[in-house]
Amino acid sequence: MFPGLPRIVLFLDLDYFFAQVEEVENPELKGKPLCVCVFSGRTPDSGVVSSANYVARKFGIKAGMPIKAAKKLLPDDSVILPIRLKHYASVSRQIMDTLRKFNTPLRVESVDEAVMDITDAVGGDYAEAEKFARKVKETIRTRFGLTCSVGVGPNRVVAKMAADYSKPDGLTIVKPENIEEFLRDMPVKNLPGIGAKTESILADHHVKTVGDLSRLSLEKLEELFGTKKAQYLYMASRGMYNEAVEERPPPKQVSKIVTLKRNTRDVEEIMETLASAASDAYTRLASAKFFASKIGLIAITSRLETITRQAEIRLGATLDEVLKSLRILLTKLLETDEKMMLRRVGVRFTGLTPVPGQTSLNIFSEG
Ligand code: DCP
Ligand code: CA
Ligand code: CA
Repeated sequence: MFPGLPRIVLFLDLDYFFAQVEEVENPELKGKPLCVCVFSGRTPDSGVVSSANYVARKFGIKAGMPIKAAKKLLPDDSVILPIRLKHYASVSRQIMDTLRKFNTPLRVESVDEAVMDITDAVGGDYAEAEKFARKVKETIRTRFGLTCSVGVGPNRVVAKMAADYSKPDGLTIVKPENIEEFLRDMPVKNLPGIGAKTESILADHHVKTVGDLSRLSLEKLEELFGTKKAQYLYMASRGMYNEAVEERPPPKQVSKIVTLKRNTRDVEEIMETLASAASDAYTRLASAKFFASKIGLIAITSRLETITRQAEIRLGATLDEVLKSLRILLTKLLETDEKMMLRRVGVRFTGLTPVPGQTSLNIFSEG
């Protein structure tokens, strides 16, 4: 950041994300109440609503609501779809990659949220920031057909509240001189980090708005919430939260462990299971645009010992090459002890380097 320029942050939140992805792919759904649901499978209707479009919300549908309750509220032409998490994650990655092309510091906050520090990109100027925000919205709309809500402000907390302020397809700009007015009458639960519990403790102390909160002393907040949270609430409620937008640190490994159908030391049988684990991890590695320089075999024996073996691989090795290395590691491992039986096996890619070009970091959850 150029020293001296006051920070300008852009927060982007995709509108009714999972449901909107379904709408875009099936345009005939547009205009109908639509819910994307997690079916638990216990009974045909067990489960909860994950994401609802704004038409469904008019009937009182909220994320987290049981499917049964939602069905009672919804009219007959409503559409209920099962969640396709992997697909939304892949759309999310493409969107984040597109945002990275704006070349600003960027942090992926969740599957449907990102924060960008646009200070340098707009030269610290709010009129330019508004143009920049429109350009971002337009890019997401033309490339993906999706609307999003964007907030711009002097820090991440204000920018997020600005994005929440007008949904869907919103754009809210809060300049430093307008922060106080923006926060004064805002319900305190709209401040990021304030859940039901904090809200109720604050209500006991007659704090209903962010303005009320900003009148509590640091000492009082510390007494109620402890040092760390008190400091956050103190700064955030005054619009003075001022942390830099930092990329998540790059991942150190990508791994996957699976349980064998039965305890065995048969190489072919183990390789069959290992291959599907390797393929899963390899796909995650590739879609995150990383190369690995090492492949590890993880073996958990029938006596629950964990043994690992490692080999170098070529940067950019194919899945076939990876499987060959794993087969050699596995064969050698089994040769060390003729009684060894395996119960679980896994793979671990380490020595990661970004593939030159775009890199996506948000998918390293272990499967
Ligand atoms: N989500 C979920 N269960 C919840 C809340 C959210 O599964 N209780 C998932 C589905 C959402 C996604 O996370 O599509 C993003 O959450 P948001 O709270 O941002 O909700 P939406 O994007 O659906 O709606 P909005 O337009 O209000 O942002
Ligand atoms: Ca969100
Ligand atoms: Ca959203």
